[in-house]
Amino acid sequence: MERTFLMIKPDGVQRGLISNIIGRFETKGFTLVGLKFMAVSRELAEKHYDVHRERPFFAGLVDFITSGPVVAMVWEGEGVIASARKIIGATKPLEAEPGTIRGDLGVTVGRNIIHGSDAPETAQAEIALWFTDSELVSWEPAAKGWLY
Ligand code: RTP
Ligand code: MG
Repeated sequence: MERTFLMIKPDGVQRGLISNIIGRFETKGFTLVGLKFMAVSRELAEKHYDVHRERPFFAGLVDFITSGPVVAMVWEGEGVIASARKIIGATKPLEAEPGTIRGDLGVTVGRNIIHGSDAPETAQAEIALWFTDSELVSWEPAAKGWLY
């Protein structure tokens, strides 16, 4: 079953949006397999956003991600990588559709609340970067037979 990495960024935590955000993935029918509330080191933030290293916003992005605690998560389900990106919405919250996390809850790109892996390869790399194998729990939710 497919897995993706999601992270509630420091603004989402500071604004008290954790339960609102987690609830959207839970009620959709995806399965939580990893969850950590944590501070982010500069080293981890720089590795996570390595693809953006040469972009002008990189330093500010690393400052932001390390500015307060985040909620790191791994979710599992059919098509969860693409579906989570839809649930999250467009990178710029003003362009994100209502009904999405960024469309409902955010205003500006530098404070867009949540990260989601964008493809199977990045999902695999990000899960390995943020979680050890022993921090991930494989389990069968009782409701699964009603979802699939
Ligand atoms: P994310 O990686 O955080 O899930 O966001 P994304 O795929 O929708 O967008 P991406 O292009 O990967 O950009 C990563 C994050 O960098 C910040 N950003 N700031 N100031 C700017 O112009 C700018 N552009 C991007 C955002 O926090 C974005 O989510
Ligand atoms: Mg991205």
